[in-house]
Amino acid sequence: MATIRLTTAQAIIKFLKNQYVRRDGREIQFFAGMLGIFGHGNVAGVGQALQENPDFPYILVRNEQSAVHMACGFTKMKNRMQTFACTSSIGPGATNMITGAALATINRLPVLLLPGDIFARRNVAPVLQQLESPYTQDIGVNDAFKPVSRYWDRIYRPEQLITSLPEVMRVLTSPADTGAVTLALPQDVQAEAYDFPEELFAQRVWHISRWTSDRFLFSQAVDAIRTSKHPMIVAGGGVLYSEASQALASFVKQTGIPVGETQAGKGALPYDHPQNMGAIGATGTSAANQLAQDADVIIGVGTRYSDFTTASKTAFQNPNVRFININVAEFDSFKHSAIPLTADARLMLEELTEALKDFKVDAGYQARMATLKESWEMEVDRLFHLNNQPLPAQSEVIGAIWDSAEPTDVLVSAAGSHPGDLHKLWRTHQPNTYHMEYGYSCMGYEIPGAMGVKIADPLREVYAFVGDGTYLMMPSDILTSVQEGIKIIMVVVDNHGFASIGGLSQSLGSGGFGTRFRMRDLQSGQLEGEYLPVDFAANARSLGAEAITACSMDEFRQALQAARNATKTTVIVVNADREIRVPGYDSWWDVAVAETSTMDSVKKARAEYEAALKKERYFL
Ligand SMILES: Cc1ncc(C[n+]2csc(CCOP(=O)(O)OP(=O)(O)O)c2C)c(N)n1
Ligand SMILES: [Mg+2]
Repeated sequence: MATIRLTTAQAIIKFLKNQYVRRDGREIQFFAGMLGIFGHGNVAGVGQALQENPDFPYILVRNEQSAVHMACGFTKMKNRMQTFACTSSIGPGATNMITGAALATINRLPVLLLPGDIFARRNVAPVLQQLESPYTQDIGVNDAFKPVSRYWDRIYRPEQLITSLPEVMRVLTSPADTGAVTLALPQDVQAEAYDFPEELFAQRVWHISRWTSDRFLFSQAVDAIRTSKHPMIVAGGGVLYSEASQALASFVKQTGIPVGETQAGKGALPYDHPQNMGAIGATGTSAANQLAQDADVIIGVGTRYSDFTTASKTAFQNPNVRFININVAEFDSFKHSAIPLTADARLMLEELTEALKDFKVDAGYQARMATLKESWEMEVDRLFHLNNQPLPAQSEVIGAIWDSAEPTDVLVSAAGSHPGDLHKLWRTHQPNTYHMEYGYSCMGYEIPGAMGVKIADPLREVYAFVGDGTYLMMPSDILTSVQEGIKIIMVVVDNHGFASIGGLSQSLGSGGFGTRFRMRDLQSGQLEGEYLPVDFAANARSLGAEAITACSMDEFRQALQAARNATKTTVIVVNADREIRVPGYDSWWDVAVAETSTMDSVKKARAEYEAALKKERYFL
């Protein structure tokens, strides 16, 4: 057997460089490179191997969490056909990636994490940053990656790579099982050499399968749709990952079935498609939510039915409602006691189109859809042009961004009041242009996530919609965007704190306690003083970005144009009225209210809460 002598770290890089994926006859190199930060736990191992492999790009970021977010933004934009690996030192560098790992796993996004680990040899323990355990030597902080990883291994001996790396690839490239994959790399093992079989480094192509469903279940699903009166589709992220938009458009054109889109599925159909009712669920449109209430068959395509999608199990009120779930993951296809079509979305939609040639929803249902859609579009126009004074409403800010964007440009966001507003209002022309991280809804995703999208497609403008709360949590990778020439347009909406959680707190009787960015008032002891003096533009400039403060909607529109013309990351800061919100439409979200309190406002909220709870359903 021919062998090649490499360190563990060198072997990993050589292996990663040679992995490819294939789908629909297209072959792509799976890893675009490595993101991360060096410390003593990886500098002489993975760091040295990267230096020796300049054809495997390495990007130095400012926070390990950002590295994982960037990889997630990138792979989502690539429909999971390509990703990055992330390297960190041991201890805090490693644990900084745990939030990113959870985000990747929840959103079903493939990322490879290579946290450094403590000496396998152990004689020098405890090393700097080591968590010691009095009851075992076989535990460390990297064990905390286990619940947030789809595959986890620790490499104590170089030759373990020979059996571990193929497992890493199996999981990363599995449409059903993918998520964060963690290989913990003890720092001494990273530098240790071994005679690896050369075959390990041969080019490998991982075929990404499209598989069809069980025939009996398929015929049951066809019958259920054929005998339904008011069927409705819930289009999730799986539609995009499967590249099934065309198949979905053909299916709904033929059958007349309306579609509601989840956060991950938004853009599955163009917004002006007659059957696209827009966002569904707690952050849904009046059109989608009213249809969902009465629908007798829900066809979930590539959705995990989060509580936002089901409006905490209140969205579907027809007593006889049944579910058909098309999903590559059995785990999801069985949800809500559905007829499970455990299969690829595109294949299934094509097969259903063929099998339901003679089916169309009745004229009354089609007319209802048309009326609901028309009034929803009027509502969006109203919210885009509120002309609120003196400060604009956030919906006007969204309208102006939408006006400035080309149909192919990408909007990225994650947490705050804007995910709900954008889910309802953003008018998506095509797939992969609305990029909301709403599985983990993680503040701090927006900037590195947008950078990952831009790396995936440098020809498009990428907008990161960022709240002032998010900005203050993780602005540091603006500098990385400057370092790498990854231009994004950031819109920072300054509303002096958490409009989202503040509004939620108000609606639950707590008046926005602890959600405003104000000085502590010495009299009351509360955060009720002057607004905190944050100069976001100066802060962004200090990190190398262009920055514009817009004081009116006219200035904001001009700033958007300037940002589009700019060659480097541009941050636009705009103040918006925290209290002028986009309303909810025929929907609800379960956030438990205190059962007992001395506050009348909380008692009142609790009574309303108990009434609302009654609409929650089991689907058995
Ligand atoms: C990392 C993280 N911490 C906390 C939260 C809970 N959370 C959700 S939205 C939000 C406030 C966001 O504030 P900002 O970015 O200013 O947006 P706004 O609510 O004002 O629109 C918080 C704290 C979260 N989603 N992520
Ligand atoms: Mg805010």
